[in-house]
Amino acid sequence: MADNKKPFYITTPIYYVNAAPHLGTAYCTILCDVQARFRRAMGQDVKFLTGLDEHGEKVQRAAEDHGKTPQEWCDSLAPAFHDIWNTLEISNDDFIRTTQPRQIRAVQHLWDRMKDAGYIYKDSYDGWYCVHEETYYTETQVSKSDEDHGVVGRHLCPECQRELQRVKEESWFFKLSAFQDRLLKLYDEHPDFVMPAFRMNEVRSFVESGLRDISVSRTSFDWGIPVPFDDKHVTYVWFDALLNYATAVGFGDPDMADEYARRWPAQYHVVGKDIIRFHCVIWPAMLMAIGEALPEHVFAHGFLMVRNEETGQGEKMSKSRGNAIAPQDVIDMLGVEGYRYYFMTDCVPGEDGAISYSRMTQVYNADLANSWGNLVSRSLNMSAKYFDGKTPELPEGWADRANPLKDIADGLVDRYVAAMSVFDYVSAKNAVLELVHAANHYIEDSAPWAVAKDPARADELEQIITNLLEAIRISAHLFAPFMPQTSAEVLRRMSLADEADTTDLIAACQWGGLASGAAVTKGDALFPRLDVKKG
Ligand code: ME8
Repeated sequence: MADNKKPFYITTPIYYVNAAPHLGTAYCTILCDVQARFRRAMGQDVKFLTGLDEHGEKVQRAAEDHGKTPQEWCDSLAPAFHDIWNTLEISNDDFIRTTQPRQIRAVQHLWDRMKDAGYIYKDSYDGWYCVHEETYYTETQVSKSDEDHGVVGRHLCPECQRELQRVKEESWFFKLSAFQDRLLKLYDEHPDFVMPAFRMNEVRSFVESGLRDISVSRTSFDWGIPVPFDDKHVTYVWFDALLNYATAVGFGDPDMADEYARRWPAQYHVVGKDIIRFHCVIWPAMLMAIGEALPEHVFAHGFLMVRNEETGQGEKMSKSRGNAIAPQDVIDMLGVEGYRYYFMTDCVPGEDGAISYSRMTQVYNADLANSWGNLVSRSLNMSAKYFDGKTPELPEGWADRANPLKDIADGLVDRYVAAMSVFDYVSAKNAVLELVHAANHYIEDSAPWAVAKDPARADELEQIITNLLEAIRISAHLFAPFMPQTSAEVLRRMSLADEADTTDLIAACQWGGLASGAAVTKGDALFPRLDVKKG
């Protein structure tokens, strides 16, 4: 049977294996996971890729520092990434490692195609290189940055301020300079190629200021993919890494031609703002050079900063400042679902997010313990208590009766879908909270405990509890991309476990889907309140 579902291919950056995964890499990965889950619920045929960037000098040095070969080092760290992604409920469909045979074959195919297309040439490179950033810098960039930072007598990386390396070696170059006009045309014709919009200005002015050809092979070390027609050279790590997105859907593999035709180009590359030039300038130029389609969007998220409680300002997270937060510490405090919810809904995805333990506690208690968790617990308890462990039995047509929660729910789903589709998770969450808050108010206003005392008002009681459960059912669906386990559990408690994997979110969120007279499980508190202790 033909598969008519619209393909949706989303990727995270592939992370360097120079250290264990941290809050920042987890942030980007969850950002993609929420989108992947949302798109699956919308019926799209999703491929969600993440993985590891295993070549390059940075990884080679980390391996040496630990007395391992680079491959041993990568193999020893890869499980830490798998483990944390499992813990954080990351639903990736594939996990690429750049040392896999598929990537080596694809990169060598890229070299051949580049050579045939005439966009590479051999020359010598003489300039600055930062191993930490795996980036080349020009003399002008370095002296300007040194001057700005008051550095005298040595040369530091304009990005990370680490000591730079002078590299003088024979190298293959990619003719990036040939793509300036085509890139500017791309940005003009596809203003949403770079998202959010304000990031486009940065990319455009970089390209307008002139592009230089870039060195894409190295001879002074060997932890990289060999250039197929020049065995003294290994591939520059970014020239290798960027291709991973195409490799994973079959670039250069004749056996995967159908998959490639269906999946490429990607809809979204989600990356941090630190690597937009690679993704918005070099990567599209590489694809243009070999005549392959360009990704539809690069979504650049901001950085997580730690909020200094005294100044209210965000500071870069670092061990030396003593403000680094490990993922496990947050998981221990908020649980996995609270973790996902906090980072996804309290940090605006395009901007830097100031995080703190006190803010985490505040958001968790307000939104999850007091609002969402409390609504579920009170409503399911009342349903079980007043209706013999079940949801109320209701006559045909109950769902058409006007009530305040139905009005809110009906107006909500379109807004939610529009926001989710462009990574505006804050607005999407606010839309769901409108319904949750309204339902909590509805409990107070309609006082079901008082109605329950009067047998003459039995119909009214049925309708109140049903409205509440229906609001919960819809909220559970809408919260599911953020908190998949909680939503599945809430639906299960209302005998609706089958709905949890819906592929028609809009239909699932139509008012009236509640199972009438079905078993209700009260269950434990979903989000026990946290004490406000850590500051
Ligand atoms: O750059 N806040 O890998 P990388 C939010 N291998 N996100 C953060 C962050 C922070 N404080 N710190 C890091 C590389 N990130 C290359 C990518 S892709 C073809 C190759 C996230 O391990 C952010 O998404 O340094 C950033 O872009 C990514 O980690 C960099 O990961």
